Amino acid sequence: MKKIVSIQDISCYGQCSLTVALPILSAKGIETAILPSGILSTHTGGFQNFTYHDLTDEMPKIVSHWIDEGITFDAIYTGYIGDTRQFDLINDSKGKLLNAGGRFIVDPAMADHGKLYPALNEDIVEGMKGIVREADMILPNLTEAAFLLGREYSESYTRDDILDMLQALAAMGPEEVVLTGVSFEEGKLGAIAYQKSTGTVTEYYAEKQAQSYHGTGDIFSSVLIADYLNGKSMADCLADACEFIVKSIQATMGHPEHPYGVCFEAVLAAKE
Ligand code: PXL
Repeated sequence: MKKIVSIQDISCYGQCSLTVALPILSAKGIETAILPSGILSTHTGGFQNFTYHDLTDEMPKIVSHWIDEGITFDAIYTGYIGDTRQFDLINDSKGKLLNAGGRFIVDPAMADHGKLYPALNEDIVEGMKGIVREADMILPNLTEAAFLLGREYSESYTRDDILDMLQALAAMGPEEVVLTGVSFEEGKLGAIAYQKSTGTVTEYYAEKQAQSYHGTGDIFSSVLIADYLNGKSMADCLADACEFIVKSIQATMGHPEHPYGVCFEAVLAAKE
């Protein structure tokens, strides 16, 4: 059984970050440990007056205990990071916590729809670049890709623009780049992956849904990473992750009282 550690925040309410990564990875047969970067009462997308308790000081103690215990992982999966001091710790723990051949996977969860998330700033972007350079795989959306590359975010682009972005992101370091929220055709939305060493491009587009929700990026990454560690091809990983999001959105759309995230549990329960 593969073993992963996910480094991101605990948003206690709101279906994102660790509260989605843990159930999804576990349901797909991946033993999942967590290194929480902070605790928030809710996520920061739409809730007012959320609380935030930073865990930067606790993180090196947890890592050092694991090292003493000889605990290592097949993958590290990082997401939302709320404090710039954590990036060096993350890069440092890569060498200490990964098995030989282990994968360092970064979802640079920091922005969407052209904007940084409310509690974040340019320093987080700089720190995120620092871990992206060390990563084996990254999973940015189009906004995050623009921030990482220091380019203007645009909702209109050609296939060549996207291929150029994928190559530029891979040139920063990672062998695999999975770019999400890509659309080349009205009514379709999906993800495109680039493998640097072979130049292989793989893509999948699902039916675009009428509504978009918070937390779907974290769910997409969790599904894809679990499948990838389970040895699925990138084509299958992309299809599974995209269709999982479609079904999660469909399970949520009839419920206006549930605007803050998607009912992914319904999909997980039906599937696993
Ligand atoms: O889904 C990404 C995410 C994770 N964690 C927190 C967030 C967000 C997005 O806004 O606010 C705390």
